[in-house]
Amino acid sequence: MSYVDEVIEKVKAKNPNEPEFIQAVTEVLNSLRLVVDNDERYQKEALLERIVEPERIIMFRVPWVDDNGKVQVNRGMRVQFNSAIGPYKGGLRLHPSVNLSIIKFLGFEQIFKNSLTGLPIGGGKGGSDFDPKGKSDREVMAFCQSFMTELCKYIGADTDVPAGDIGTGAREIGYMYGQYKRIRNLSEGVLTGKGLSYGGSLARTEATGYGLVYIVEELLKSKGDTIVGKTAAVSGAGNVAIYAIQKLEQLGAKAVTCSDSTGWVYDPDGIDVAALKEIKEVKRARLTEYTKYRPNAEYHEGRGVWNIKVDLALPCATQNELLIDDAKALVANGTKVVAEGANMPTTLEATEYLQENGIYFVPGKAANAGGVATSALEMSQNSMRYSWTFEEVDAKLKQIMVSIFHNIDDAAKEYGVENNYVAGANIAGFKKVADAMLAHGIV
Ligand code: NDP
Ligand code: 2IT
Repeated sequence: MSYVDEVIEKVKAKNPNEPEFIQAVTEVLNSLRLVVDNDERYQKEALLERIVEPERIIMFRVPWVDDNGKVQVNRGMRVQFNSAIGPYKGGLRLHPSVNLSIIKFLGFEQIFKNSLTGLPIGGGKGGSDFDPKGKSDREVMAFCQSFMTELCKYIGADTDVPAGDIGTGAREIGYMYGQYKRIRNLSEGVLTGKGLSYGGSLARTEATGYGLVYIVEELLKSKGDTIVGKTAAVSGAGNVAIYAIQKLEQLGAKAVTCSDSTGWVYDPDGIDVAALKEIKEVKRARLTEYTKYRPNAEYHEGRGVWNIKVDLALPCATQNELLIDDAKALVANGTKVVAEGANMPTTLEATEYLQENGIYFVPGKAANAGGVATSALEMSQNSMRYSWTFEEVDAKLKQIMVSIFHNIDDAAKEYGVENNYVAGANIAGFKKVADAMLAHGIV
């Protein structure tokens, strides 16, 4: 049995109840065969066995009192996965589906994503099964304060720097930052995605969605094509989706769909970003409201955005939302590019089908790295006690996305798998982390 197969089997045996984690590990390790099979140091130093084992997992009780005076208890966690190249860095997910498998898959992906940004950040992820939906501001504050009361013992600007993810936006980061500062008596860049009045970076809100579109633009350019005039199907209606849709419009392309967990919208004239922001960022309402703003658009219950004929498909909601039948529909409709704004939105089976049928597929760890890259720029600004203008941050973000594209493209070519950006991203992301781990000895 090859070294890679041996480690995949060990991960399955050791983590039988963690399907998402096993999925993420399988995808990454499979494409590392090209690298580890030709270099015996990796096996000798048990590099793969070490990289699939989190350095530390913290799991804790989060009690809080709801508006009816009832005590609620959630489970909080932080997976400090790998600090070989810098402090743990990654978001906090607040969603009822959160469990250890999901946070471990996200933390594992984050290691390679953060490496690809070229900036000195390790991989981590955390969250809770708390559901912010339908909660009052006071309830959200009570949860965030209780969550941070425990988490603050384990994080810090040079240790571990959490940020937003599903369910965690500016409001939640604000409450968590306030509690951290109060308990630790430190004004430091311990969280990113902060408000602009207390250390946040301009363009962090937009960064993931903008970065996604920048990398697609660069990919098309490298193929002698252009993003101008392209149509796109986008899923999700949160932070990533909204700013991807906005950047598409700014660059002369057009998103015609978006979705949330109840339904999806088809707007042939192009999704109205102002309406979407009003519904999701201001009212925190459902997409059913969209047709009030745009009577010509269609709203449908359930899922369906991948059946629309478009040039680009950008899944920006959650894991495993683009399945094999969706991949078949995209291929049948002549879609050119699938780029993942979300983390692992495409199943392994669907990914393979897309790649085998000539669709350019850009995995999340490259395509959505603009968010965490800009978080690292926020950390730099906090350390310098300085802030860059929107244009400065946006220019750096764009340059990072362009260089990520060429980095993964070059890695794929070097290993003889041209256009396989899954392999390119995994190899390029892995090599830097592995080099650092080898240099550090057996730790
Ligand atoms: P938000 O909470 O802002 O938005 C999430 C969107 O996806 C909402 O429209 C939500 O619908 C939908 N969604 C979430 N879970 C489900 C589900 N189980 N089924 C169907 N729809 C769902 O999160 P973000 O936009 O920040 O994150 C979206 C994705 O992008 C995630 O995979 C995240 O890990 C990834 N990502 C985020 C980054 C960031 O900077 N924010 C950076 C890199 C990646 P509803 O409101 O109905 O729940
Ligand atoms: O998945 C991700 O990269 C994020 N949610 C952003 C992490 C960060 O630290 O900005």
